[in-house]
Amino acid sequence: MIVAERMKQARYMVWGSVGAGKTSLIDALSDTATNTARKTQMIDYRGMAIDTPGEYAERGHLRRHLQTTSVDVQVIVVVVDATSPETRFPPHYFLMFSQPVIGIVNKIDIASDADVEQATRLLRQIGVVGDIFYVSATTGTGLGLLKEKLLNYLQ
Ligand SMILES: Nc1nc2c(ncn2[C@@H]2O[C@H](COP(=O)(O)OP(=O)(O)OP(=O)(O)O)[C@@H](O)[C@H]2O)c(=O)[nH]1
Ligand SMILES: [Mg+2]
Repeated sequence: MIVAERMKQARYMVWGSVGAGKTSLIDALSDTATNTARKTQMIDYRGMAIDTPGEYAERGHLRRHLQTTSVDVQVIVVVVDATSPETRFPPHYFLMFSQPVIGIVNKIDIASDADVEQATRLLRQIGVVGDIFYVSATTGTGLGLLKEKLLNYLQ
């Protein structure tokens, strides 16, 4: 029993709206050399990550599939786009999970449009109570700290 438990792959699962940068973020965290980011069509197991389609997060009846998949993960990562912080998640939504839930404000490299305060408020409103990281999946800003935190959860 203990052995089986130990052999289980530790995973983080990435949630967020269409285009928030979930796939780009996983690429950047995985040191993927080529940029594979294109529209995610299904729940996609990628090593330590589970990538998800934004459409699933945005629609209640599809969101249930994500909830089911989340049962097996150690930490949930919720990504918002700093340049268009909006959400379809109901208030306090992420409080239902027993795992830690951390927030990512992505695309902070787009200085002219980024509104990190609004993005932060939004993450708190939808029940993300864990740490919030301010990153750019494109330039790599902020990813070092995030990686450290994730590895702590996945050990
Ligand atoms: N400037 C900038 N663009 C980014 C960043 N992260 C992602 N993008 C761009 O945003 C677009 C959407 O990125 P994806 O990673 O495909 O977004 P996603 O959340 O996986 O989207 P879905 O799979 O459709 O749910 C792409 O054109 C990315 O290149 C970032 O940090 N900065
Ligand atoms: Mg994607």
